[in-house]
Amino acid sequence: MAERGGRLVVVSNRVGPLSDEGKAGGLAVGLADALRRRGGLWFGWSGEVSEAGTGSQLKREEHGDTSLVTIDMTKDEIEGFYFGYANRSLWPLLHYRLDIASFDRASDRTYRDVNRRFAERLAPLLSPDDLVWVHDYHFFYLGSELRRAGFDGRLGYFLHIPFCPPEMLTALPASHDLVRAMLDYDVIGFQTDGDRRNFVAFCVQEFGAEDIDGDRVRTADGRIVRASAFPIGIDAEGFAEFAQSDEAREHEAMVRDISHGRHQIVGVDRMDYSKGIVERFRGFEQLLEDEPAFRGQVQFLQVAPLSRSELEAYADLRTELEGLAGNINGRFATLDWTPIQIMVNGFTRRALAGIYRAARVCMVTPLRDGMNLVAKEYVAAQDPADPGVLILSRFAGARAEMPEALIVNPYSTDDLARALKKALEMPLDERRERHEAMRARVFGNTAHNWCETFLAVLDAPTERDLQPRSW
Ligand code: GDG
Repeated sequence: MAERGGRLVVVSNRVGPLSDEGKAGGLAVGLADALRRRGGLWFGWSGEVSEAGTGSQLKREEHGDTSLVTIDMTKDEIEGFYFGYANRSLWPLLHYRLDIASFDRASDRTYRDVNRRFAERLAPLLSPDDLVWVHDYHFFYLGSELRRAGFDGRLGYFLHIPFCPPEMLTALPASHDLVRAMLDYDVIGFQTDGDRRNFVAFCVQEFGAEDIDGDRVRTADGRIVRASAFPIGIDAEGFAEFAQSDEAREHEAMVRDISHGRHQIVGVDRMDYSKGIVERFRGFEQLLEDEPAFRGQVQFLQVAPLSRSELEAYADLRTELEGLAGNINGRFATLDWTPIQIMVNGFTRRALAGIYRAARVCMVTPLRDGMNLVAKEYVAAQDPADPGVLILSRFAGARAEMPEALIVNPYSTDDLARALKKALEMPLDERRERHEAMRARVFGNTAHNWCETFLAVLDAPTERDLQPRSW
């Protein structure tokens, strides 16, 4: 059956940007692309706080066939929904950090209320043949609330972060409600097959559901829901072009200049405890300790723009990292060499592309990560004739598509130090060979393909089309 070609409606916490001013990440580029092609609507939070909150007037911006529609939140809504439930309960838990996840009834309630309010505000804007695609851990309940508000069309969901095993998820007081709400979507997308398996295992174990052919779930009441992996990609061509821009070249030259011919190692992450930055610093320190020959010969730059700094765990991380960098510098620095530098102010994407290109090694060492786009951006930005080496955690979703990286266990300081040594000493032929293989996959599975693959599945006829809706 041909694609029905319905209008695309994207829902995510933050909306846009639609135009490329050098700021947008791969995700925004991929979605903006699909919205432009099909025409559509992007719905989410305005980024503003007001007294009326989710009851505020809709804000609308029109860009050709695409509308950006947003609503405000109140201070309490943001506190309970965003900082509370999404980032104190769900983010750590889904990243396997049950030890720092906290749960409370009030933020659970606010999270559900905000999901319901978003659905109630969106529902009147929908037509039955719209394809609604909801994003990420902020909106687990939004689909089921849209159903309750009467929307009967296609509903898809994509989780950008990991889905932890049922043994962990069942610690969430509302885990049953949350997963049951997910089952109201027609298509549920995960970054990796491991995440999908954890989800299906929960459904089987807790609800007596059935796993069919590895990509669908039959619920106890006989409904069939599609659940598959759709690994996200980047706008690889666009990023490679960024790496050739004037701004990138300036930054590349600057990094080479300050490194005085030393090998540059780089890390680029939102400052988040899931990214394994502490472990990475320890690995670098271990290298300097074990291999005196590298002292004075390598330099580490960590770009770590601040993120969610209102939360204690994030503020603590900043203090810890700055302390650790200070200790390493105190221990090893010489008059003309500062081993490690951390920058908490972000760069433009073009500047970042230049920094990646100047780096002989990029360390991507999350303790758990849905995908990790930095790994892909680093590969896209390299000069194929003289590419750098990617060190990649076995716990990043990107690992599945990038086995030619130096795969490490970030919990092992020795492993990190060994990988750094190997990366710094790797001959050109081997660097080229590994890079070429990864580059082909980064350019083959782009943000654009990811979007189209998901939407084709969401748009395809399913068993539900043949049955009257009875749930
Ligand atoms: C979530 C999931 C999944 C970083 N510093 C600067 C900057 N960045 C950009 C990077 C990259 C993005 O931020 C980070 O993306 P990641 O994928 O690495 O991580 P999360 O932010 O945690 O994203 C993740 C992703 O969603 C997509 O599904 O891959 O697993 O956790 O694009 O370049 N950008 C600019 N300046 C900086 O200083 N402009």
